[in-house]
Amino acid sequence: MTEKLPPELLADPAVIAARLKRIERHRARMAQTPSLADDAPMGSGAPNRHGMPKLPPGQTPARKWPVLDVGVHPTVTAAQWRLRIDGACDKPLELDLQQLQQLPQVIDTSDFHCVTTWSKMDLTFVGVRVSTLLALAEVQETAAALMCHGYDGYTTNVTLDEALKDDVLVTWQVEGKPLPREHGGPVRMITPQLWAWKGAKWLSRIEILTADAPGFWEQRGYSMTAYPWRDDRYG
Ligand SMILES: Nc1nc2c(c(=O)[nH]1)N[C@H]1C(S)=C(S)[C@@H](COP(=O)(O)O)O[C@H]1N2
Ligand SMILES: [Mo]
Repeated sequence: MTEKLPPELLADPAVIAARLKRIERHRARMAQTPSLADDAPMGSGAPNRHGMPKLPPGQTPARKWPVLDVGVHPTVTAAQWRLRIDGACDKPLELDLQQLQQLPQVIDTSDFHCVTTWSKMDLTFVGVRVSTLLALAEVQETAAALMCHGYDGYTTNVTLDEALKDDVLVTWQVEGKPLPREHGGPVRMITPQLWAWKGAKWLSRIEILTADAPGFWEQRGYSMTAYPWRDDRYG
């Protein structure tokens, strides 16, 4: 399984360098315009736009849905795809796509906010709530966060509180079609109330942690919490 490889082996260094520069520019801009930060208590409650301004501060709506990742698009066919759920749970499990599709499905329309300042509005996803999967795995009392792994070696952490929200899905269909490979198909995670980097594409493993720990971008200066409406982007 490629998921065991350290991300550094798989990621494109140019992509990473460009993103790190972006952090510096953001810090400079925030230093000049601190009022950009929104201290309203956004990023909690579902769905992701109830009672909130539609667009988080600093975002621009995108016409097409851009593709963003560390530069490796693994080929995982629907037949090959597996999701492992392990760590702080009593019933670790492995699912294939058919099994995922036999679990209770939800249809949810949400907005997709990328920290690089574009938002793709009104995407309708079909999939299984992460809360359903965690219940199946019998998550333990001590659980605090998830480390989500992709087949490309990518990792990202999501706190349990955020992961249990109703619109956090492991999704295999968007806009009525199978999730395209470039957007993480056959199966990815989405976190509509957090920046989109918290949703691992080509999802391979949900590791349940007893203490929050940084994933790929979080180790490189991205926010651990990632609340779009608080302009909580980096650091
Ligand atoms: N496996 C994996 N998941 C990933 C990434 C990645 O590089 N690898 N990039 C993240 C980032 S930074 C963003 S903004 C979103 C982009 O999703 P999209 O390409 O479908 O727009 O995926 C996130 N999930
Ligand atoms: Mo991103």
